[in-house]
Amino acid sequence: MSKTVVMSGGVGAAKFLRGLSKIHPPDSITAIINVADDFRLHGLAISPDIDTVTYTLAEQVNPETGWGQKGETWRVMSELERYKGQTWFSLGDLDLALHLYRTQRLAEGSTLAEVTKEVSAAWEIEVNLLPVTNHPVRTRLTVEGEGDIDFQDYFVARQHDVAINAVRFDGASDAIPAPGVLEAINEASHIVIAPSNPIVSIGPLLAIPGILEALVQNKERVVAVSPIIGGLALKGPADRMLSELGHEPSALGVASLYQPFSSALLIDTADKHLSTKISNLGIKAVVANTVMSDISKAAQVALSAINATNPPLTGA
Ligand code: FO1
Repeated sequence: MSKTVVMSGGVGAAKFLRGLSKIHPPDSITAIINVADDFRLHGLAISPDIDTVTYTLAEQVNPETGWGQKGETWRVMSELERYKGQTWFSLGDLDLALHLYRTQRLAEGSTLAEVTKEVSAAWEIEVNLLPVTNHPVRTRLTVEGEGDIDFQDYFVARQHDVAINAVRFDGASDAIPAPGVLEAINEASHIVIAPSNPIVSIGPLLAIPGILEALVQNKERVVAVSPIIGGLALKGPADRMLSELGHEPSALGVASLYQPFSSALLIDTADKHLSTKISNLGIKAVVANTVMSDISKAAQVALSAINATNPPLTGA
């Protein structure tokens, strides 16, 4: 059975994985998920990207936000407002159960990978969900004229509406890949870099010692999907972050970041004109529709990505 690995952030990766699981057996897919957005609030261990992938594959994600559960209620948050508690990060009543469970299991000595497996089994998810590491890694951003802040402070509290001039991943250099991560990369027939933010979703994965090296070694089987279409991110601040950090905010900018470890880049038809420039960087540009507005389009994007590293036989 051919095996596929998807290097994953949150919302974009989750949609891609859901599409992929419609065209490949779910148990042949491994998602290696970013943990650098994780943080503690109210004493609870919160892992947004893992949970977004979990709820999406369980077909339970809130379709409006792309994170949290659909049909969620907010009674605990409303009650917390009474005490003027920390309500800037919205934890739904149902979602809170997952954070309570994870926090308790980690306190008992389980690893994040073990808890992630338990949670995905509870949702009957067949895709293998692996946090990239069991070690704490935390994104910190330097805000112009202000200093360093935590990821969720940037992303949610400030709605990524401040200019940044540096990003770092605290703890990454001391972290080791979670059990099974390097094996999955080395055994995969296809490795997809999901359409996630290159700086703060894919960046932290590459910062864990051993991951970038494993991708470089398997470069012929690595295809990336550009999260930038027509110079814009479909969701989130990836376009602005790229330009604030000195990269071109386009599929070409993504190509130059990913060229060291990817042999192909799936770009949207809107960016077709960039194909030659991208190919000149030494990374094959493959043009397709990449907007995942529904499940069948997500499956189509997944098929295009898979075919980009493994061209289908033509009748010729
Ligand atoms: N994103 C928001 O913009 N506002 C929120 O209040 C918020 C709450 C939240 C709760 C649980 C969860 O798993 C994710 C949540 N997110 C929220 C999304 C999350 O902060 C980001 O999408 C990721 O960290 C970026 O990939």
